Amino acid sequence: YLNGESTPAGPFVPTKEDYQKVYDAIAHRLANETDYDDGSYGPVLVRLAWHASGTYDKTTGTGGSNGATMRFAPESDHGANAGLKHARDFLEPIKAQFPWITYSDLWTLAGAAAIQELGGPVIPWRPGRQDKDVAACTPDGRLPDASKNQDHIRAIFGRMGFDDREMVALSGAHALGRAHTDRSGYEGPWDFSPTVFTNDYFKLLVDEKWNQRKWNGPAQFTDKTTSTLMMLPTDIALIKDKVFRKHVDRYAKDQDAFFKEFSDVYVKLLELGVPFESKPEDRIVFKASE
Ligand code: HIF
Repeated sequence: YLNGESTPAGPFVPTKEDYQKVYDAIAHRLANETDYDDGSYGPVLVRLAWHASGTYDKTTGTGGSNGATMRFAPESDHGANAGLKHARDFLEPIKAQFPWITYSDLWTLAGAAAIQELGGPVIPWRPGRQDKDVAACTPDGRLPDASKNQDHIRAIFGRMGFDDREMVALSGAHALGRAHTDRSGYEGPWDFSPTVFTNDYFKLLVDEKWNQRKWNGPAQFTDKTTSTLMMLPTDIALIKDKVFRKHVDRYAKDQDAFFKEFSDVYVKLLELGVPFESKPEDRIVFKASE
């Protein structure tokens, strides 16, 4: 029963408490495995959940987190997914401990857990995703290209069904983590606390002067004050575009508004294309660790 096996009484049906146990196991592993990157697997878990979900196409209803098809090549080999094996491997012991959870539920739950554990807002989450086989892999090119401008951002996130405000709110997740030359080719963190979820991404976009970095790598920006931070061309597009800029300014000034609006849009991201039988009010509000 504990391992999710069927019993004489019928198949194992996990409860909210069972999902909280999965959350707790992820939180525990996050706290223990600090010998990675800036000291946390949290950011790469957030990126895994997003890349699993962000393949969604509202017109065809294909892609999205339902399926966890990034387990398979060709999707695992798509350039945009470079480095996400670290996140998938991190979650294997959790999958072994709770074999009843699907990979697609596990990856999205882990994204929500990482945001909460790194000090971000509560991300209400619900189960219901089924894993699919290799035939359901999405074609390459559905995830964004960081070298592009605001038209590309609107095309990619518009295809998923997001509006301008939601695109900017989502972007605040770049408060977490960093770029790696051996993954995307870019290099550096967006802010000074890449393992803490804050609105610093927006503050820095507004307050810093961002210059093109002089190096042999792809075109990226660096802060005038310390030359240690990084913005991608798509990040800078948010302050070049007037409509995007309005929301950047608002989130830079108001962390509560950012947390609230980010939570709503991240919940929506993780649920794109999932044929839930449950209702939105059935979402689980996980208790973060102390
Ligand atoms: Fe990212 N993103 N992202 N991203 N992203 C990178 C890393 C992270 C884009 C490009 C990159 C979102 C949108 C976009 C995270 C989370 C989210 C990297 C560096 C690139 C190039 C990868 C590497 O080298 O390791 C583009 C072009 C986006 C559309 C504009 C989302 C909103 C911000 C949707 C989102 O949630 C996270 C977290 C990371 C850090 C990963 C790490 O390993 O530290």
